Amino acid sequence: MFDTRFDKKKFQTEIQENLKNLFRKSVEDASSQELFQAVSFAVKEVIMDDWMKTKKTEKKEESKVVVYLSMEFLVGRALGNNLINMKNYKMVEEALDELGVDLNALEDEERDPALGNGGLGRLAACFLDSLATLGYPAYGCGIRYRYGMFRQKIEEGYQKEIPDDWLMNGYPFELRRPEYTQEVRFGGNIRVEHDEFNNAKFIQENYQSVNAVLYEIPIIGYNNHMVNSLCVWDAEPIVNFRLDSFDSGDYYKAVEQENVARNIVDVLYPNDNHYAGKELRLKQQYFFISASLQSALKALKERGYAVKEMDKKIIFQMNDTHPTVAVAELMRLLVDEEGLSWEEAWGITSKCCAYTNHTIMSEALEKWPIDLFSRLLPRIYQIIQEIDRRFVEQIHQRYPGNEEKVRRMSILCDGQVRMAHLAIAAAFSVNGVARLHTEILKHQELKDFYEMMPEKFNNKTNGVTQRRFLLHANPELSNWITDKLGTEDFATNLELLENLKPLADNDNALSEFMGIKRKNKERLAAYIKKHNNIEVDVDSIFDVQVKRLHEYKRQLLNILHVMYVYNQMKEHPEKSYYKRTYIFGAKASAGYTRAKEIIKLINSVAEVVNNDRSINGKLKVVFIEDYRVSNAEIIFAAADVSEQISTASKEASGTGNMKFMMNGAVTLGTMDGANVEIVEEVGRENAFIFGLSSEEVIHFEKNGGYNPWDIYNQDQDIRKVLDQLVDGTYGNGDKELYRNIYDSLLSPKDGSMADMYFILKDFASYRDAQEQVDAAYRDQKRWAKMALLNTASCGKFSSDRTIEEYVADIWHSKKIKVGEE
Ligand code: NTF
Repeated sequence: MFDTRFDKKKFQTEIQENLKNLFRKSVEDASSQELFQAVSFAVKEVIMDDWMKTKKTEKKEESKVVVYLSMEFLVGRALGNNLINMKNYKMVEEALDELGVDLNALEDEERDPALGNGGLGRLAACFLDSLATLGYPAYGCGIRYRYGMFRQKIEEGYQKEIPDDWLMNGYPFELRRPEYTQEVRFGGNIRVEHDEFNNAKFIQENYQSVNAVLYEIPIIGYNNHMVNSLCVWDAEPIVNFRLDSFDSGDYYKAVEQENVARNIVDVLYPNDNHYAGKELRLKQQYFFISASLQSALKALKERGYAVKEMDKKIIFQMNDTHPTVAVAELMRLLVDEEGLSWEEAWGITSKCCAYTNHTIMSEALEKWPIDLFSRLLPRIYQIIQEIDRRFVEQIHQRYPGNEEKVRRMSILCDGQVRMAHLAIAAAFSVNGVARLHTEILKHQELKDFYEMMPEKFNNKTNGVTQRRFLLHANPELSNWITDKLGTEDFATNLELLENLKPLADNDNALSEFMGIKRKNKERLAAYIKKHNNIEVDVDSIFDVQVKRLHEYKRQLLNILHVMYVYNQMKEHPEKSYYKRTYIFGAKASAGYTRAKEIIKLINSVAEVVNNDRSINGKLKVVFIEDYRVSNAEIIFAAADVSEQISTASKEASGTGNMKFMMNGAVTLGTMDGANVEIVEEVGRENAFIFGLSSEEVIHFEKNGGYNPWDIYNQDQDIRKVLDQLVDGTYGNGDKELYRNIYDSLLSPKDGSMADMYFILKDFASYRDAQEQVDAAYRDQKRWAKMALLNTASCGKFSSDRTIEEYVADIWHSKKIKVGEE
């Protein structure tokens, strides 16, 4: 079962050697952090051999490589996951045990590399795991942010952001590769020169430049010796800071350069589904794109290929619009640096670039002001002008005289560069991330583009990796599945879980399944006790909503419903409610006021409800601080109910929904994003579906909304909950604390649509669905069946399936086998 090349004795010696060389310590006197470092370096040592072999095989096989361009890779902790994928978790656990060290405790020493916000970044990480596991040569390209996603503290119910200095102790798995350093240029002006044949040459002058320095992080395939690379770029000044400078002017210039360079990669913007339009963000985008493309082009040539063969050897998948400046940068490299004609370069670019859309939220659309854009990237801007000119010409040809079309579709418009339009004009493939989302793109948001270029559009429903979210997050359940199926093959073939379906009629299996859920609930309860000092009842229903805080995700609907239930318990003590623990986890973007108010409201409700002894602990509300990949793993495994309650049409896919399902939680959700497909797989009877459909939502939106006062006036229970927002019940007497939330639901002061996210409109049907949850859980056997069938039906939602679809329809790359030689 163990990988034979992983020798236990040798491994133990290696750890001791590392402790000695790194810290001048032995196992007995080393701290947990030092042990974590020593163990990680010992694991890396084993990875290195496979990594070298992978690169060799990749070259030998002349592979086409997938380059996944993304501003975010939310990889999560590496140590445990690497050991799982190397199939050495148990062996290392034993080896450490013999040394008197607990592997679990060491895993907790690792800081989450939080190089992403939420779904988009975590999807990129799942994709890398699947690519390596399936044997496809691939590179993730991104930024080595010095500070990742902020750490969240809750003080007096309010979110506080703490800088995430994740590199504080060093990151043992990364590898610095200074030999791949690339220069990236910003600003200045473009001088045009003509050669003897009157060909124009474009020369950038008076620019500022920065060195992009590569760090590689190994991405380990499951049980196949494949190791791909996540390439993240750090920024360094080109003029090295020189203390021997005689000229004090130079001295200050050098210091200045140093700062200009460093601050490019200082911090990840903490916005999810929201575009802030900051110049530094555009700098970050061009910085990592230019470095990645230059380096890809060099690698291509080094491998002996002609630039014109590029589309046979490389595919650039652009993760949302954030990396779409790649289109213009590739044109620049091919035309200005490689001397290709525009047509040749366009032919290559449009065959190499593919684009994934992850949202229809209009506030997430990137539109850069032309003055900012052209000042920072003068040559890139010229190229975009030419792309736009030609694209507009095409639109004219197709729709003569239709200026309205041109206005709607052009890349440059109203003083802005529309990045999504640039991506669609250039890419040969445009995909959405769940069936419903892709349909909305085709028929609503990107209707004009779909009409003109239908062949580009396709769907790739998201998936998640079962290696992290089942094998690592839920070892109890994984072992049970292995036992029941008589194989571990579901680790790479999730569809096998289907064979668990007959167990839904086996009482023994059902009680074992729920026994495992109970153990996982105990594990989460211990986490909550330790971090929140709240006692939760493991016999209560664990009803969980964890995801970024966003109005469209409707955490507000959830907490308003909790307020309603609490009122009912007080007003009707005779009514029976099944014990419930409502668990929240969510970070709000630092500048998103409304989202922060909702966090405060959740914590205020928790404060009141958890301390009211009259309800006998039947209702608890827990807000888990600093929701991130590492505690997510504990949370998914312990959930009974998975809250996926976004306003229909707004959540492109969701991926948390899949992680819950895999771990046997039942979805309580709207017909939105991938929920639609989850319900299709598991059956409507094994989920709780409520609320407006996406068609209904879109219809209301087109007609200016609805009147929430009708609901306020007709439903006294809802009215009471709303009134409590402004009567001080949850504000410690402060009636103004939640006034903005109240106004947003009933009469927004900024003239926007009242109840934009249809919270009150969906309230009654959400309440009904919650009552059905209560009833279903009382019948323990029925619930066990539903839960088990969710796990058994999650096969489709492995990112392995998603990646195979990308390969078949878009990338057309080939698997390699990393040899034993
Ligand atoms: C997110 N988009 C969507 O909001 C999620 O529904 C989806 O599951 C993930 O992408 C992954 O596809 C974004 O984060 C962004 F940036 F596009 F707004």
